[in-house]
Amino acid sequence: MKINLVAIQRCLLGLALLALPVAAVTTDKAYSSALAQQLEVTGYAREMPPGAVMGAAYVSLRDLSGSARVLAQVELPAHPQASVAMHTTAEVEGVSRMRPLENITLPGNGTVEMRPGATHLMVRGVALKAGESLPLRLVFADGSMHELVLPIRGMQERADTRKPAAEHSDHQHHSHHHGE
Ligand SMILES: [Cu+2]
Repeated sequence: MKINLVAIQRCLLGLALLALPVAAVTTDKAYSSALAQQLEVTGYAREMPPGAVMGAAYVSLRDLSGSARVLAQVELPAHPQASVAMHTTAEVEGVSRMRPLENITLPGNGTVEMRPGATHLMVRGVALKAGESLPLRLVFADGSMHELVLPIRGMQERADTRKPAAEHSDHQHHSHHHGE
């Protein structure tokens, strides 16, 4: 009886070892490749002036999945001691103030573009130096993740995150406020 029991346990264990990891890996791979195809992320981090405590990074998230996706958290895999907060900037009585965002919802078919003076990532705990790079991990509310490496641009370098092909339209100027 004891031998049989061990045999059964081994058998069950073997099945479990075979079945579980294979299933998990297949799911993960399928999931992440689907995510990679439907989500395109570009961006950059900005070099910090000497002595600055916080730095900023801007990403453009293009989501073509057809269903909304919620960006819940941004991590820095290469700098576990550092942290990233999602911020937006709003003008309150003529003064622009940053406000933390709990998450950022990506429409299923569209682009969320961060830029200075609007939505941005606030990096704390790592010195951002021009020419270096900053690995980012985007964690979505459904548990999926997307990793990318941002270049760190110098303080004087231009801020355009768009690809050359999409650079024709001039969206650089600030919108004017009417009716004041
Ligand atoms: Cu901020």
